[in-house]
Order: sequence, then C-alpha cells, then structure tokens
Amino acid sequence: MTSETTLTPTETDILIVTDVQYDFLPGGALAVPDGDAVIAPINRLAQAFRHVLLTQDWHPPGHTSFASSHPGRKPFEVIELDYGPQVLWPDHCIQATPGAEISRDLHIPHAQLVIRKGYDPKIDSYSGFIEADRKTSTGLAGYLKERGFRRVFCTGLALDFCVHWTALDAKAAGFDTYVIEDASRAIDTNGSLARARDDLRTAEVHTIRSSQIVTV
Ligand code: VGL
Ligand code: ZN
Repeated sequence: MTSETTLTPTETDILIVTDVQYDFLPGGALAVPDGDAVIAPINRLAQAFRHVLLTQDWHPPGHTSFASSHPGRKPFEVIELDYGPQVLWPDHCIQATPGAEISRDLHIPHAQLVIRKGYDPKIDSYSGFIEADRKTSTGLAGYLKERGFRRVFCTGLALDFCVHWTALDAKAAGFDTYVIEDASRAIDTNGSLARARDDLRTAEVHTIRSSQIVTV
C-alpha cells in the first residue's frame, strides 16, 4: 500500500497494543524515550477498532533477561544464552509490581485479551506470539485464527523489540500485518531500530501512520 492509502477497520481486524506499562514509560525502570507519546494515538485508534488486545511484559524476579541475574554484566550488554543472543536489561516489569501495570492513561475498556509474556524464568519473550527460544508458543496465533482475524495492527513499546517481534511473528503466522509507526517508540540500542526497520521491510510488514486509519 502507498502512504496515502486509508484503511477502515473491519470485523476481521485487530489492534495489538504492546507493553504500554509503567516501566517502559518516563520514570520507569526501562523507560523508552518519548514512550508516553504513544498513549494519545493508541487511545484514538482504539476507538476505531472493535477488537483490541493488549500484551504485558511479565517477568519473575531474577529473570534471565535481567543484567542483575548475570554477575559482572551490565544492562544493554549482549550475552549468549542457550537459545541465542540476549540483550540484558535493567530489572523491569516484575510480576505484580507497579512497574508491570498497564498504564491507566490507556482508555480501552473494550480490550478483549491481555496476553502476558516473559514469565518463564529462563526464556525472554519480546513477541506476543513466540518466546525467544523461537519454539514456545504463547497460543496467540491460534487464538486469532480461531476467531477469524485476518489483519493485525501493531502499536506500543518498544518499536525495535516487542512491537517488532510481535509484528514479524504475526506476519509469519499468516496475518496481513501493519505497524502504526507514530503509535510506537523505540529503545534504539546498538543499531536495533535500523535493523528492525530493515527486517520489517524484508518481511513485507506494512508500515503506516495513524492518520491512515479512518477513525470517524
Ligand atoms: C521490551 C525489552 C525488554 C519491550 C520488553 O517491550 O519492547 N523490551 N522487555
Ligand atoms: Zn522484558
């Protein structure tokens, strides 16, 4: 699609709102630069979608993705785990802590599902679909297929990690997939944003602006 095309959400479209949680917002443990800028566009977009689901990063204390779990390591370093390279993060989104709560400034009472991810102590999960071992499924693709969805629209935090992997996996699962760029913000560590954009383009995930969604 071209950049001027507009889209009207239908019964077979779903909006995915990724990880709009206090730890990723200003003042949080892993604050995404300008992260709170996603809230207004997401609230606006959500009005146009009958079907919305949220994801929630949800780690146990001592999670393998935390730098604090690896003596001598610092946040944003990359280490090799059983399943491959892993960026190490500050402790964040610990289950049932205030930082793991979804922002109360999101106004999406009609959201139908919250999918939690990253709860296995030994496996990270950026994607809402498949964990970082690239084997363990969250069940989300099956859920969306069983309900007859065809197009998936991705928003939230962070563009170069959880939104990126969620969009790639949605596409790989057979959904026509869109990332709504101005409803997302990036962490951008070690070139991650440029890589994410390349990967999305290669995978033929569409990148659009929220103004292209008809929200009457
Ligand atoms: C995320 C890093 C670690 C994200 C989650 O939501 O993009 N990034 N955990
Ligand atoms: Zn995380």
